[in-house]
Amino acid sequence: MTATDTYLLLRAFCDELARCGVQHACTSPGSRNTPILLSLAREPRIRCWSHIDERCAAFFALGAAKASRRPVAITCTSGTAAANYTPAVIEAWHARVPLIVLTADRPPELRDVGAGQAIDQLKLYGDAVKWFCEVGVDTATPDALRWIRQLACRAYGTAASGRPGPVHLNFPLREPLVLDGPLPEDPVPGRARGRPWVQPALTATTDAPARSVPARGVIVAGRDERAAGAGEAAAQAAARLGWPLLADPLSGARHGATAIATYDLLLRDPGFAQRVAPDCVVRVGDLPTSKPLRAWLASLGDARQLALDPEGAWQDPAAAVSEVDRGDPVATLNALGSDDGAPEDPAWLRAWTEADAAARAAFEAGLRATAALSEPLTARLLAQSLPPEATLLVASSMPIRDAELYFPAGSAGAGGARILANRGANGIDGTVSTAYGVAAATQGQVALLIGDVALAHDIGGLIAARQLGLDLTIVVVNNDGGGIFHFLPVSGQSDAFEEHIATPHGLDLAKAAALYGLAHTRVDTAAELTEALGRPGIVEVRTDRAENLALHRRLADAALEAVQALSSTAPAASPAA
Ligand SMILES: Cc1ncc(C[n+]2csc(CCOP(=O)(O)OP(=O)(O)O)c2C)c(N)n1
Ligand SMILES: [Mg+2]
Repeated sequence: MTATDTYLLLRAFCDELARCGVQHACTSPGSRNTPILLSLAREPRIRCWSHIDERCAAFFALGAAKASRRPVAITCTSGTAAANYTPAVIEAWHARVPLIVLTADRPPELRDVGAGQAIDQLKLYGDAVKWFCEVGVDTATPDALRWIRQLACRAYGTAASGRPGPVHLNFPLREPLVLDGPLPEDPVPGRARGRPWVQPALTATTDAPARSVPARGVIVAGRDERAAGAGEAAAQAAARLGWPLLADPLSGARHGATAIATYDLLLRDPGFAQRVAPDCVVRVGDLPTSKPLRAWLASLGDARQLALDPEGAWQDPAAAVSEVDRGDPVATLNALGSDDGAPEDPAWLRAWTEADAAARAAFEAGLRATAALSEPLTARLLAQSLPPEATLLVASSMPIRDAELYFPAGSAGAGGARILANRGANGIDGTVSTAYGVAAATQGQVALLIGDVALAHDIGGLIAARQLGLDLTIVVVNNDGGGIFHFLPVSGQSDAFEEHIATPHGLDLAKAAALYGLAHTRVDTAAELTEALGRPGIVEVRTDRAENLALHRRLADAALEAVQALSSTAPAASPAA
């Protein structure tokens, strides 16, 4: 095996990745992965983004894959470099994001014999990848070249099809690792007209049979980053059927006349939750974060619950789903109620929309009662101010909860920014890098809503602004610690709460911004925030954790009171109940 063999094989491999549709790759420096890195960087159809930190690189790739809805390749050297990909690979597995992980390794004779930077990389990511392959790169015979072209297509197809996710290819590479002359022509050029060696079979669409559905139904829509159109189809089906639409902002479906943006709050009221028990639930996308919604779905007994689940994701921790449909969700949603016309029970929808209107009015009044820029108001203003072509990444912890509760209907999907989040494993890690990856692979403005602890966790990700020249508006809600923990029983453990759970750090974010060459703006009012949103850099909103807890409680109490005051929330008894 010579360097020429290695490079011939890897050039063919990268050629096939590009033919399949890979547009972005992330590289991290090292010696052992030089042949993979150079082959990717020399492939003109693939844009390579250079990263010092492999953990950031993998999260960046995750963001780029989410934004572009295509597999993204990543390559790093051997040893702990490859281990640093682990958190993002796990997130990609759970969130079903296609990644093609290309790790370099020592050849077999240098493993477990004291050679440097050699760890056991076989199946390094365990069950968090869809496929592991130990790639024996040897002599570049015509047979081997055909095989490696097929291998690239297989990696792409496996990552992108069915239940999408990461694949791991481990490449043992022998020295010499660089070429000392020009690379000859490929004796096995790819197929004619730029076709891949093997056309990857991606999702098959199916015709959906017409389904009759009852009048008292709801649609529950959650995170759905790939099935473009499912959110819109959910909103249209809800409007056609006169069903309330309980859509979290990640679904792209939270709009239209029947969208109930305050479901998290309404379903906290046991009386309301019981009155609006439906005869049928249609679920699309992941299960929303809201605990009251999850508890309500789990409490519905024998009500028909149909999950539209083309990727086999089994989003049903309470085992409440009674039917699973693996077909194209858009086709199924369009076919709902199409055989016997849309069912009608105006009182059913009115029970929901009146309660929603009352809750929203109470929220609005409560949010405007304080002059300071609160956490809920920051989330709401962000949703209202970003242009429709923008993309917003929302971090885990309170930002994602505030988005679910306070983003108004109409702010996601048609007419609103696209909303993304790392909700596969709910980590706070890698969020800055993910957002820069989104910025790399999308048109239009990209913004990030993030807490201070999550920002501190991935502070190194800010290097992308300077090194890769990418623009991102980072809205940091800085409450100096993990504000979410104030909502949990652990907040009462005063001996250890602040130091070990809330973890205040006192970081001066203006200095962090300066280190990475970013603009920093501290904003205190709604007008200042909306003004600052138009520019890249860090926009810091200072809040207080204890006050935030009190505000959330005040808003929820006022809204629940308004809902309970409604006398007309009870719909007519269901004939099917
Ligand atoms: C990698 C990882 N480590 C720890 C956690 C547990 N965790 C959840 S929320 C949180 C605090 C986040 O604080 P911040 O980003 O400031 O948001 P806030 O709660 O203040 O809104 C932590 C540590 C996690 N989800 N992921
Ligand atoms: Mg915080």
